[in-house]
Amino acid sequence: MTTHDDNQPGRARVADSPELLAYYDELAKLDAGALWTVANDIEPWYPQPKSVPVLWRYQELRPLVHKALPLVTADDAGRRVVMLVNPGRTELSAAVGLLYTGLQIMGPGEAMTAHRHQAAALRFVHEGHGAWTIIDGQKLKVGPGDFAITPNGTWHEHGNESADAPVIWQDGLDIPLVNALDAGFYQVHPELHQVPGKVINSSVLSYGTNLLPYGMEKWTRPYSPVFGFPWEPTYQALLNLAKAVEGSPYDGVIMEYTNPLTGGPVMPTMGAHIQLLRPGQATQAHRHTGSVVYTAAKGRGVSVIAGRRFEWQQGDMFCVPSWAWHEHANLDQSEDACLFSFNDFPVMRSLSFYREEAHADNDGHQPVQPGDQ
Ligand code: GTQ
Repeated sequence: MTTHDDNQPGRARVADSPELLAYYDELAKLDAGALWTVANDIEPWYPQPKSVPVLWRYQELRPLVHKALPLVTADDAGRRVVMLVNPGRTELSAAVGLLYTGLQIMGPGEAMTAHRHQAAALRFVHEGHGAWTIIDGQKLKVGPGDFAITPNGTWHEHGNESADAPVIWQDGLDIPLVNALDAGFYQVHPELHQVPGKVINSSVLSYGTNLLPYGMEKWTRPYSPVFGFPWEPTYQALLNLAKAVEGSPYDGVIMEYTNPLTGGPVMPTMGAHIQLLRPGQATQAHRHTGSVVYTAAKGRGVSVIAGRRFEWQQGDMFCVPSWAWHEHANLDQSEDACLFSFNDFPVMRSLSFYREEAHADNDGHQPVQPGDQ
């Protein structure tokens, strides 16, 4: 008997009988049920995500994202976004677990109206110059590789001030989580637009260099006072760290985008990382509770997720469901590769649900399913 055998004391193992089936019907009429008919499903031995590993290739999606530009106006769509939908999570519009992601396109000169909602959002810019977002009155300008947050409850509106090219950025939101907890609220801005403060990127200028500004009003909100994390200093930080440390056996040289006042994640429900794989580096497999959406920020590589092999290059996105084994490798022998990712770890940690495990066999690598990509 294996430890995960349901045919043992402590697990439900009641065989159906005509009497029992009649009894279940009687219970159902009263909106009740017998726990032992579902117990093993609702209390699995270990997480059983409905989400499956998926790779979304940027070069395949990009033409379809562009196609949306003339098809719908930003005004009518609210946000012009192509969502990434996990085949196991279609009813929740989730990319993995309780995380949503999508590619938003904004044409030259376009501007959206302002709204706010219970869901928190984050952005990672794929392409285009001239994107801006106003978050609670603070205007931020973002370009390729930049990461920005829109904490829950903050008014926000976006646009693209470029004269000639669209911007495509990736949105990450905790919408499925908020809905799973029946906590969703939404408001359109009464004036449709905010009046931005005069200083662009003021949070980056004030808090963005690991020095605490003196004489500012004490920041007491539950999210980072830095709303934008530009690519260049982020990449430089990775290169610097790579000089100082070997890094993680599972993730290479990895850093978390943090709230500088707490050292914790940028927002209460979603965290984000940037990681660097050295040329030719292959990491070992581990698994943890919590779901992750990855975006290849630089280079090309391969990730094995739950035994399936996914080759990626810059712009591609993929997901790791909770408790799935995963490992990454940089396929280039001379260039580094970088992965941006966001996750629901803050939720897992604050509920004491976070667990992590290293792969013990095969020198730390998973068996790969034959015939996969
Ligand atoms: O930018 O506010 O992709 O509310 C989905 C929902 C983006 C946003 C999305 C949203 C937004």
